[in-house]
Amino acid sequence: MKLAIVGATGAVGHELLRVLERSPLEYSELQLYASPRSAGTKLAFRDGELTVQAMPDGPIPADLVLASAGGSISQAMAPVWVEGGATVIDNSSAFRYDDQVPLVVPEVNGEAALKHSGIIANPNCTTAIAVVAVAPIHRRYGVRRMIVSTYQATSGAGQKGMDELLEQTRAVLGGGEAAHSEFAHPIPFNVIPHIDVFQGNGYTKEEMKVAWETRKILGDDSLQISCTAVRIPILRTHSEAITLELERPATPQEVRELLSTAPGVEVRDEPAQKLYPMPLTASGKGDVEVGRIRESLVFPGGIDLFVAGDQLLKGAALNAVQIAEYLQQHGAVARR
Ligand code: A2P
Ligand code: 11C
Repeated sequence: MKLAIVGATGAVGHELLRVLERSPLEYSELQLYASPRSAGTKLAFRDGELTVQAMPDGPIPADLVLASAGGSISQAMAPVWVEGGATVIDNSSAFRYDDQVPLVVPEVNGEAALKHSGIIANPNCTTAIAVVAVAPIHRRYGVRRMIVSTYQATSGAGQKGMDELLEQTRAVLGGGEAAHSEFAHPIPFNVIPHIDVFQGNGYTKEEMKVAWETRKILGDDSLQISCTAVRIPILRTHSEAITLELERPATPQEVRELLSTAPGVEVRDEPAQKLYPMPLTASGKGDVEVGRIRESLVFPGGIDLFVAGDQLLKGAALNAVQIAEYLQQHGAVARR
């Protein structure tokens, strides 16, 4: 199998290389693509270096393409790559709501990936991190309503978002003014309840993605979901406070036990020891930290919890590579 990464020089691209270094995925060749600006750039991989090429205008000579160069590039080019014989795992939102395109978190709905017609969508990072924790609860207790408030890292806006946080924080500490270009307002020492564009219903697109994508991944259109998505001045882990109304009542201890064996989850829930999910401990981890598990004071038998997951890993690069591994294990990289 020949493997390619499009967007190799970006924040997710960097993590894709790190995840691939540890992955059992088998491939004979790895090609890296980015914009013409990056052609010739050398990126470290295993014990050596790989050279970045300018993304071609036409097909990519690979069997599997991991695409992470933004929605407009995926929208325009993924069908061309598929036409040329490649299967595409797309990190953008371009195809997520297409009925023909599976939207996959392998530990939740991996089998959906096997029915692909060339493109498989990787979910929004906020969604991926939430469903790893919520799916096992949904299966056992039936989630009826889900209310999410997010605390999202600047990595969600790519390398430029992380750079802006560092540069502007230095500027403010030096007595200067914080300019901003990646976010709607200056991000240092601020929180911004505005991620992506506002929709007609007063919610942002990021907030609606959590609702649309969670329903699709869990295969349950009846699930009622409301989200408030907020950008905070940290580098790379998204945290989320989640309230669940359940069809069958659960106790916090039952949920703790259920999640302690759930794939992709690390239960970190000993408040007396000051152990709970935090970006400080979740960054760099493949598993999503889950804690603060307690009975809802609003929905009897319902559950409140807090999750923290590395946006660049489970929220993006790791999930994409896990989809690739799943396809290879099931002999389903090529379309059937
Ligand atoms: P480049 O570094 O050459 O601009 P991030 O999300 O961290 O900003 O990363 C975006 C990724 O998408 C980078 O690898 C970037 O490459 C790549 N990219 C941006 N524009 C294009 C383009 N027109 N063609 C191919 N890759 C692109
Ligand atoms: C953010 N969640 O934190 C966004 C980034 O739909 O893939 C990812 C957007 C997406 O800004």
